[in-house]
Amino acid sequence: MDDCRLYVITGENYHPGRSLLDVMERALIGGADILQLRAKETPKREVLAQAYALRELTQRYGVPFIINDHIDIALAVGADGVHLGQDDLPLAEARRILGPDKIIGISTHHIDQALDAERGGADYIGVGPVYPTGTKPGRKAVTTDYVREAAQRVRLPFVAIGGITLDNVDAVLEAGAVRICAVSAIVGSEDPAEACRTFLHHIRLKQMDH
Ligand code: TZP
Ligand code: MG
Repeated sequence: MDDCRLYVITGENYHPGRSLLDVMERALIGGADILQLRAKETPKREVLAQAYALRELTQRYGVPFIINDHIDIALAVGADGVHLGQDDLPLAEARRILGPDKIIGISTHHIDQALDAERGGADYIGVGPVYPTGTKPGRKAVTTDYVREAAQRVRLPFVAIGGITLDNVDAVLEAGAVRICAVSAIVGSEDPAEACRTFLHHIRLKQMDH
C-alpha cells in the first residue's frame, strides 16, 4: 500500500459496450498500481465470476487486488484484501475473519472516522468524496479541507477519492494527497491507459516538488 499511487476501482455503468476485463487491463497497462472490484448492482454470482477473472488479471500484472464489501468473495478468490464502508461489517470483525495479512481499507468522511480506522488496525483509508460524484450519489463532498486534515493527522496511507478528474487532481495533490483513487475518470474514459498515465504524470510532478 505504501508504494501505491493510482488506485483504480471498477464502475458498472461507465463503459457500455466494453468488457470489464478489457477496461481494467487498459488501466493496468497505464500504470494503475492497485485495483478494486466494486459492483453494487451486479448479482453476487456474477461478482464472484468477475472477481476470479480480475484476480487472474491483477496477478499477471503483479498488482494488489481488493474487493469492495464481499469478504466471502475476497477469501474465495484469494484477493489481497477488502474495502469496507462505515456501514459494513466492523473492522475488528473483518480482521478476525481475514487475519493479519490481508489488506483492509476503510472509507472515511471525517477525521474522527480516520483516526478510529487507524486505531482499529486498518491498512489504509479512503478520504472522500472530495468532490460531488455521480458514482456515489447522496454523499456530501468533504472538500480538499478533509484531504488537508488527513495529510496532517493520519499516519496510515490514505487515498483521496470522489469526483477526482484530470482537471482537479492538482488541487487534491496540493492539499497533501499522494495517492489518488478514481472510477469514472478512468474506467469511463475513451482511453483508460492514457488517463492513468496522465494521472500518474500529475502525481509524479507533485512528488518532485517535495
Ligand atoms: N467512495 C467515495 S467517492 C466514491 C467512492 C466509491 C466514488 C468515486 O468515483 P468517481 O467516479 O471517481 O467519482
Ligand atoms: Mg460497502
